[in-house]
Amino acid sequence: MRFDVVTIFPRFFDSPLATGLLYKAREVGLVSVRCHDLRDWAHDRHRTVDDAPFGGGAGMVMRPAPWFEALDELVTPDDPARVVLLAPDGVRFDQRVAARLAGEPRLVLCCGRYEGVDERVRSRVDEVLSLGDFVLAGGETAALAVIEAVARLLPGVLGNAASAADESFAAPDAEGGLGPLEYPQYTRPASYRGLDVPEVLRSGDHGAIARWRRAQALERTRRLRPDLLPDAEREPGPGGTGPPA
Ligand code: JF5
Repeated sequence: MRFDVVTIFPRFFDSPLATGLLYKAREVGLVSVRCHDLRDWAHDRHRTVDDAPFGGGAGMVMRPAPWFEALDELVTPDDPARVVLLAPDGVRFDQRVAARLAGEPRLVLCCGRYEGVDERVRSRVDEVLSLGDFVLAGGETAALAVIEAVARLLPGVLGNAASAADESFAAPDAEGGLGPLEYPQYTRPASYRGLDVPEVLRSGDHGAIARWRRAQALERTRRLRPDLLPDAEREPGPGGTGPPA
């Protein structure tokens, strides 16, 4: 799968792309990431990409022309791509979106900066994605999260083919999926500073271990992320479930 990133900070991506899973995936040719400097599509010798907002107000807005011209050059009928803008007002990026994007052959990720991007740029992108309800200094951190979350879903990228399927971000289900909040994991030593590994995990009883893990995953999801559970599995809350009075 190919990623192109358009940013005013292309070097931002150097270290993460040269490290760990993304390094390996690129090395074996499963993933390619090209980072482009938006300023390459600026028109003046200062390589300006922003300007004051029409209507006044604080801060600067990214001008439309560099974005349109960058996308004209990067996305062509011969080399199409899904174009994504990262911005705080986008659709929430989650594991479902990651799985959907992993089915695309090519993504162009546009990293906004400053107080925003000229609204007309949105007409040129296929979707706007947000990591969540917080504001970053720029879309770069969000683009990197998207690249990593999507890349690790590609066949062959994880050493263990089972690992990605194992953790679909849904509640514990009938198909045996344990949900995102995994059961507690332990490794040696069996006792550390008076904290002991649960006996069942050392019992060798694989049926009992599977049941314990499932119960733990469900309990943790109930306690920490009840929003992920189907209504039927949710704890009846105060005044939450009864018929209307
Ligand atoms: C940005 C205009 C982009 O703050 C973000 C962001 C938060 N979640 N996902 C992305 O992006 C920076 C700010 C203003 C465009």
